[in-house]
Amino acid sequence: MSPDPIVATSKLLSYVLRHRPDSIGIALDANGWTGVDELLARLAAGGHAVDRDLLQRVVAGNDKQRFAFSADGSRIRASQGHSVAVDLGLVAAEPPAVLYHGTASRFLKSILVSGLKASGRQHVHLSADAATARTVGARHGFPVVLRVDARRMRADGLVFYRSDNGVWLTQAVMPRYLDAA
Ligand code: HQG
Repeated sequence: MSPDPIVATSKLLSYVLRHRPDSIGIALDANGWTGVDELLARLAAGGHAVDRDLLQRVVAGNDKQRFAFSADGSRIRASQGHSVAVDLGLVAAEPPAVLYHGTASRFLKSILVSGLKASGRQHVHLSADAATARTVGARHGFPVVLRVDARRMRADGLVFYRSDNGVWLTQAVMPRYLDAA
């Protein structure tokens, strides 16, 4: 585990709440929520020392606001990034004219042929600025940033969503909407 309990807990929660709730024996509801009490109990049973105070600090202090509590504080969910099918109740939103996608240079050839695909996730993730996209791309290797012609995609009837934490999401991006940034 990472020595920083906030980072370690954030990674653990990303895994559990986006991909593998079953790994600690919890279930997500149709909208991705799970009960805080049960989550804490199951984490404890699995040997993960996460108390309510740490959980609150992870949710409140997270650089990217990956997690959110329900209004009454009794439930928690990941704001985006799921591979399990959940309905986040995303509302279609008008994107800026240009969005950015950061990827690794080794994926470029394939992306320019087949476009951006959601692969394991529910959506393709796009950023409002090139610097953020570069950071996302660097997670995978040598980063390259693509410019996405969101204005033309909208004109062609394609739909965008923005997650609670400001990530732009869409189903896929065809090569004709992509350019080197
Ligand atoms: C690539 C982080 C080949 C795509 C970030 C990416 C984000 C293709 C990788 C969030 C392809 C998927 C998501 C194609 C797409 N051929 N490669 N046709 N189409 N790819 O991790 O966007 O820290 O699933 O370029 O901030 O990197 O987790 O997606 O490199 O918001 O909160 O396939 O994860 O947020 O990788 O990152 P990922 P992503 P968190």
